[in-house]
Amino acid sequence: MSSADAFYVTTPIYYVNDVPHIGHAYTTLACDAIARFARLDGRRVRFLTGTDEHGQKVEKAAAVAGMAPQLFTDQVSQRFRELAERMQITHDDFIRTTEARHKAGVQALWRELVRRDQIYLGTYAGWYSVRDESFYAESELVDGVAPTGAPVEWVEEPSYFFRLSTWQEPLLRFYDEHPGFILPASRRNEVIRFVAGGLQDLSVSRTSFRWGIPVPDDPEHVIYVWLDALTNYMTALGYPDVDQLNFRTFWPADVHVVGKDILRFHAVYWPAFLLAAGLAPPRRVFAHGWWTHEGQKISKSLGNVIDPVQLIDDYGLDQTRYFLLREVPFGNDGDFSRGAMVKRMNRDLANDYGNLVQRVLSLIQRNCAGRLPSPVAFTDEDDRLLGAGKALLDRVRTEMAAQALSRALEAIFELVGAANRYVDAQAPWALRKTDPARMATVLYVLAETIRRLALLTQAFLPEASARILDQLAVPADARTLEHYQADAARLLPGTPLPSPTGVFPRFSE
Ligand code: ME8
Repeated sequence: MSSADAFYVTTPIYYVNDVPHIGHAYTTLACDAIARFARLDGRRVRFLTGTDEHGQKVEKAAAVAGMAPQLFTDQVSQRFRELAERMQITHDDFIRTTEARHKAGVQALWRELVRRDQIYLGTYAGWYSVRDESFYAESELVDGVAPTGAPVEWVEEPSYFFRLSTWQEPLLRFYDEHPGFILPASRRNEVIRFVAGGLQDLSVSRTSFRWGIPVPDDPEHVIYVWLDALTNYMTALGYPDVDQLNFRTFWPADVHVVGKDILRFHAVYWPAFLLAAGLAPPRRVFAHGWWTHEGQKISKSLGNVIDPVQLIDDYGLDQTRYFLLREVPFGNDGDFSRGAMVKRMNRDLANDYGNLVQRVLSLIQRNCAGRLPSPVAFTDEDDRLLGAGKALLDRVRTEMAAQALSRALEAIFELVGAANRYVDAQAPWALRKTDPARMATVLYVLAETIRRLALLTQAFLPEASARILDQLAVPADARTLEHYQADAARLLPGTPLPSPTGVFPRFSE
């Protein structure tokens, strides 16, 4: 059992058949926001990402590139690592399935499944899609191709099978007993329908190519790439050494975040493998939606692939994070366009959040000799804004506990809106001559509200939030959520502030 304050979040491990694009960046950024929030909230976090390097798809891509698979995967995996760095991802580990620690763990899981009589030798005769790395039943094909649109080929070869069919009832029971296992709920229903429709034993080894982890004691077979890949979530914690501190602390994972395309592997096969091996399934699989580009599927052949590095270069890292995480409810599909991104950045970041911070900090600079003002008595309006600020934390916690990233941001930006309305209504600039004590109070209330906003936005807008907190002279050790509501952590009147500088640029529409 993992410890109570531990929190383990994972991205899928990405295929190294091709370089990373916006879809991969999206999942990783979402997990990064989830991990950052959990850390801010005092959890002991482990955040894993990595690359999936075996299988026919990668072997073919290496052949097309005219390279040996290992050399090819070394190069492409490096691109994913570099992207994570460029996005300032706070992962604790980056796993590659060609690493010795992983191979040993996968073989150990295989042996455990054999020991428990969960694997037997037979012959596979059926359809396979290399693009999806997936077996399909005849009945699943649509006009001769996979339901995903991927081409399929007929495969007939000796193969080991996993007794998936015997796990139908236990899986249905498991979904029933763990209603939060699959999110969003609509996806949960899809999975349950699929499992309730009946499960066939799953082919878990291949003999027609070599690029994979050999089956223990039968090296003619390589282990099916999905059994290999899924196990990364445990091998990165030291599996099969289940007594290892990391494994004991962080397994079962709190959430595997995946795209909806690979939900079945994570929500059906993975818990079945784990239950069959006597191990605890993850607590949750969250399946997010799919991005299109101006209404079209993103694909190399259409030439409309969005390079995340280009977006970051053009608009900034925080801006890219914000747009992707705010624009669509996490779980829904989204359509990307630069126009929508610019609009969203200008409206929410430059006009609303940025302007609030800029107005308040420059008023303090000009009218309070650059020091945090001393409040006098609070009015009802002041208490309302401060109270809304205080209450926001619980709401954001609740949304984040369900990985509702856009709803968390929506709640945060409601407070930005309320603070802007309060500035307009109180007009502190007009109070300088008439009622300086009231002006000081209003500016203090605003500064305190901005402090709380910036504490929360750290998970989503790390760079900008750090700059805002710097400009409010919030000490580095007072930036966790423990300091959110505590009276002792409130801004200290009289503290000198640096001169304010703008945080969010405006882009031409
Ligand atoms: O499936 N919109 O790797 P993969 C949103 N190796 N997300 C997208 C996307 C898009 N248009 N395109 C890709 C694999 N993604 C396996 C995973 S895990 C044990 C093994 C994201 O390189 C999304 O998270 O094909 C999707 O699930 C993942 O990239 C697929 O990455």
